[in-house]
Amino acid sequence: MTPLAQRIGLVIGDEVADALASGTPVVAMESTIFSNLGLPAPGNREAYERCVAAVRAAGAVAAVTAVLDGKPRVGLDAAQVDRVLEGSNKVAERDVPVAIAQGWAEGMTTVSASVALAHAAGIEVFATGGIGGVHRGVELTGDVSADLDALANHPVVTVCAGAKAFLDLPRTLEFLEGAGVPVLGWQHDDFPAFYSRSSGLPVPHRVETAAEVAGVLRSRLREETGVLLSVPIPEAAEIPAADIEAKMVRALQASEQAGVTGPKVTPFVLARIEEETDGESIPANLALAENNAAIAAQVARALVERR
Ligand code: PSU
Ligand code: MN
Repeated sequence: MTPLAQRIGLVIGDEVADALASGTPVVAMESTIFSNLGLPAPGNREAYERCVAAVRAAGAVAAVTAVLDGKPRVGLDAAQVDRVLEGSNKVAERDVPVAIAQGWAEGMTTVSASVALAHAAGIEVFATGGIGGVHRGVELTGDVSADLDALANHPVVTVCAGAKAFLDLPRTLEFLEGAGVPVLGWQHDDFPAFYSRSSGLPVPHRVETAAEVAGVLRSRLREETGVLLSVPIPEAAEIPAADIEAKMVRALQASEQAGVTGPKVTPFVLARIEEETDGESIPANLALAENNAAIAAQVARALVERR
């Protein structure tokens, strides 16, 4: 147990605790993506099952993070997973202390909260679908996801399919550059745009192997800074950017018209995109999440092997 884990009363699930103690690779995952905030049922359960199976197939253990009954948790049992699949209360990193202190029944962790809890638990790899980023129109709203700050402040490798193209991807990459977060492209030259393999923006550094990713984390100059590994969606599941851009713009307009602000923006826009695409975006979302989980497990294994 780290001192931080002790101070916040972090509960580590038995399977995850055993894995950490025995040097078995562990991959953390967020709960927002599996809750009502991230994916509609039954796709959310399928996403969870496919991600866990992908991690297991690579010989690693999956550790979903959440706040349940006022306790921050890493590694959930089946009943707790069922609660996550029904969950709808989003918690970013800054909300977790409040959820603990006030004993909230439920908090679905975002990327920022998950990376922070993973670090507290001693887990070095985290897999998700897409990270939050700088929002389009940031000049007016100032909306920058806390995910980016968390990547800069926790020494965890986050494996993602880039960020959704409804964000401002050039500014998202600029932020990560300024924050000192290495951004790596998995066997690919371009930063991915979630449903699409390429955003048209070059990734700063390309890597070919999990060992290289592990080497980057181990060679960091700041104790506290993580690494972002971007993995393009598998080709067979890709939705061409041109097919989805207009739908994203409509979803963003709907959010603006409805006056949505703060943490409600991203879940609102995600739900609107699903409506706009008649659910066709869901299989792509599941395929990329599963693929990221599989690659994260390889990275976790490479980190264990370097110890
Ligand atoms: N992007 C997705 N699916 C998601 C999210 C982002 O494609 O479910 C969720 C993640 O939990 C991410 C959060 O950490 O949204 C970012 O929210 P915000 O933009 O409010 O920081
Ligand atoms: Mn925001």
